[in-house]
Amino acid sequence: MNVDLSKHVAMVTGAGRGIGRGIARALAECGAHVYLAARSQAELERVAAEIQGAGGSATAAVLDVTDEGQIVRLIERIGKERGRLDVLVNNAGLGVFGPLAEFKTEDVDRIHAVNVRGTFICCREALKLMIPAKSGYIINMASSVVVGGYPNQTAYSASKHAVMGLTKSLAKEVQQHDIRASAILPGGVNTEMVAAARPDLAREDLISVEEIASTVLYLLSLGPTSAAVDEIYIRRKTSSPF
Ligand code: NJP
Repeated sequence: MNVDLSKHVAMVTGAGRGIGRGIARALAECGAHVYLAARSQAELERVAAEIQGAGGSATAAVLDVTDEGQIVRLIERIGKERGRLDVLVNNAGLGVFGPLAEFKTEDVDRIHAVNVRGTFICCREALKLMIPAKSGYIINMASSVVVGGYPNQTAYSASKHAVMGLTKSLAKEVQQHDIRASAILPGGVNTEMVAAARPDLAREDLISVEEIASTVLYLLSLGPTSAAVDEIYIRRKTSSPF
């Protein structure tokens, strides 16, 4: 999809691999400067090199979204270096899977810290650049677990419902500032995470990261139009419709 994002600045969390890497590459291909944020520096640098090798522009920025200070400092840095933040994709996510009866409390807390608290703080800090600019788009990665119930995913599912709730409220709060917030709800995507979550799924049946990246570009393409999309539920073609 061709969306002109030249002069745009984007930040993608969890951009070192999987879905985040695909989204970051797609944004850069459309002309955005992309801040790639995750904990593994080597992975971020590899993605930055891929983007730069393809003629795009990216900055590898080590970030643990469970560390509030790191989020504050990175978004301040983006403000100083670029003066704007047009797109925030809260994609960093942690999945720990297993039956609730045996699930450790510390794993509930770890999931919540990344998926919910991390997303919340990234949104809040991004708004410090977006509200004065009266522009911006926040896209939060939820999950198909918001649509249906899946065994062994209670803590993960609870966290993604929280991401949905956060996104719905946020979208209403920021509409007055011409800022949009949407959620993407993917089914099984071909990444490392899905191997742990759904070992029953055949790799060839999974959604590709490029297909998720296209949904991000689609949302961004609506900016100048009169339409807005709140959420995109994208499922595996072989799964049950509706
Ligand atoms: O996950 P994976 P996916 N601070 O494990 C980063 C959702 N989703 O691409 O920090 C900062 O390959 C981690 O980097 P690192 C899912 O819930 C997926 O599949 O270096 N970053 C890595 O870059 C998640 O929200 C499926 O370890 C942190 C990235 O996050 C998003 O899609 C289905 C971090 C995870 O890469 C991406 O998932 C669905 C931290 N504390 C929803 N902790 C699916 N794959 O099927 C982790 O419904 N990261």
